[in-house]
Amino acid sequence: MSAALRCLLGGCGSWRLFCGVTQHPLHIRCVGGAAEVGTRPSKEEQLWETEGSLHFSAARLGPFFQDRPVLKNPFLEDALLRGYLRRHLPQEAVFSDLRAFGERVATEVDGWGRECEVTPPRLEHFDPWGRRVDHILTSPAWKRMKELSASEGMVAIAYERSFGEWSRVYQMSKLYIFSPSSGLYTCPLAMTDGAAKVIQSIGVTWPVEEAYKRLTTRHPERFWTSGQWMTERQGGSDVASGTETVAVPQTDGWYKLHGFKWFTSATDADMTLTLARVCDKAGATTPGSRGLSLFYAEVSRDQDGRLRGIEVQRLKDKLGTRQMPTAELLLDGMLAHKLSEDGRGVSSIANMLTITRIHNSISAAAAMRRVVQLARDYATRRTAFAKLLKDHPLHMQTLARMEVETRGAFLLVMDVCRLLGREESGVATQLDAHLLRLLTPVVKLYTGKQAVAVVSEGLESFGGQGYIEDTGLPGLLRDAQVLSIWEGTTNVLSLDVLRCVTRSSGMVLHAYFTHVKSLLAGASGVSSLSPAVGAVDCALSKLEGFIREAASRPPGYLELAARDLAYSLARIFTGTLLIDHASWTGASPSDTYAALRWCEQDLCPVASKQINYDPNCAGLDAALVFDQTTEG
Ligand code: UCC
Repeated sequence: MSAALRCLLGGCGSWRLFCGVTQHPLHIRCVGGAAEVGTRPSKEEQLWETEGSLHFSAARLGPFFQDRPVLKNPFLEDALLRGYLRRHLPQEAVFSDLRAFGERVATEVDGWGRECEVTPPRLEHFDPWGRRVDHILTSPAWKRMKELSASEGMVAIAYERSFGEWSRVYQMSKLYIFSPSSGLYTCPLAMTDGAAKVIQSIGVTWPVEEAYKRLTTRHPERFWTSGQWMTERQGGSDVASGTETVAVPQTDGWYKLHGFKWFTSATDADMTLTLARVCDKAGATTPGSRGLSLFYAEVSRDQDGRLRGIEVQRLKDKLGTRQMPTAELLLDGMLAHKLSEDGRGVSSIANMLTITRIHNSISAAAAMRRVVQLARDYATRRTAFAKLLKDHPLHMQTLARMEVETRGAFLLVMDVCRLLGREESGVATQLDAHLLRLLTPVVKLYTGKQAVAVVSEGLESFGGQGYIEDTGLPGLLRDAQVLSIWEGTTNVLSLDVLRCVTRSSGMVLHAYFTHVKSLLAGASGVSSLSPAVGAVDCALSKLEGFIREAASRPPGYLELAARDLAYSLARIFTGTLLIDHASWTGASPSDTYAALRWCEQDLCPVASKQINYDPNCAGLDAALVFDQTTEG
């Protein structure tokens, strides 16, 4: 047996195992190797010795190697992205930039992304002489991503506003191309963008003027990224009661922060926005949301190389997003400047939440797009059952369904980017503002779920290879899983939908219905789309009926309906956008087909599942979950 192991480990010529043969219960043989276990060669063995010319003998691996899927220019490969831009932003400068950037992503940047994955960050707590240094060591590729992000204007484009109200669509299109190859660098970019937005909305004045310039510059040597440190040990959803960090006022008007941040992403950031409770002279603080204020802090080191006012406790061991450093931080006197009024922390950081949730949705749509691109390329290379995968109708049906989901996600998130761009360039109507508020949680929660499903299906379309780490494919799924978790889970965002409905006294829903109806009216003359228009129209009526009915029910009813309501809002709106895009004069037959396919699903699950929201159901749900019934 040891000879067999030597043989296997030593990589000798060939080996075979036979079990259950009477005379030689275990026969192991290595041609060309030192080990021979067993007796005289049998006739069969003698035959093998003449088999030197067969494919798998004498260490040859055989002639067949499966072609890998090839990443091509993601801009040129994406008919919907180009169609959308041709319709809304037909500017040669945008097309040539995205074309060139797409080429760079395929030929250069994607390799860096892979390098980030295989060289994850690590934390060096102490220097060789025992001094505490807390250095987060990142790969050269991660650092190149920072330079690239600045020079390509990944954040800057939104603030330069060279394309007016369409600047956000341009920026997000570029991020969409970048995201799956970025080694998760889009995460610090999301927070950087969010921080710039918060500063801009509060006022670009001292001491954040310089920070704002650095967050939005195209010069790599000046570019800063920002963190967003909100999550503490008591949890990331209920920020109002979970935040323990206190801000102690200093005589010069600054504050010192003391607390423990449990989950800080891209911790190598240059600055951060964070929440804390200002304490009075007696050390008392105000509990709840009304006690939270927003702070700005720079991450810096003293002359001994120690972080000022911070200790990095440890890096997180995450399922995915391993390319990016995520840490637990002890804030021990970190200097900070209060940006908001006292007690206005959550509403002041809400702009950042809006931006990061939109980035999250872009990453979700981009992950879907990437797996579809790779799967369809693979379908032209992989033969099974005597045909290429692309010639198997069932396989193409599966890819087509993934494509429909991807198209829907893309149009939904781009429409939210369009609304954001309108708001930022001062041309948004009240209806636009309501839609932006309502659709931000909707797009984030819906695309986060879609991404996991589509990427998972995508992996399956590669067969076993989709499960093999060094193909790079499993990482897509691990990274997708976070999209429904961070920046607000599905349920927290569903409740945010209810929050904005209540706070606007229903005006966000009014804007929703008005807009969907007006888009449907625009497509009503297109006969090829009429089944889809009919389906959305019907779903919209059901939704209106549900909302009328729910208004007369106790509050718990709507809370139980919140997730299905958000899904209904997403599916109906997305169906409408697919119809609208397909009714444009430059649309293709595939645009029409995608709209028809999308609208075949249950567009209004909140109407189909009403029984689930009965108050009795809450008790039955709990009884089912905690079912302890045993027989006998
Ligand atoms: O930090 C994290 C990881 C970082 C990684 C980031 C990468 C992302 C990029 C990906 C691309 C690859 S994850 C942790 C993130 N944490 C969250 O997202 C928080 C989740 N929880 C919530 O969203 C909750 O609903 C809270 C915290 C907003 C609830 O807070 P409150 O204080 O209990 O809520 P209130 O009292 O209802 O709202 C307080 C104020 C109100 O304004 P005023 O006082 O003027 O009436 C609300 O209207 O905040 C306002 N507000 C909002 N405004 C609350 N939510 C929003 C909103 N979404 N938009 C506008």
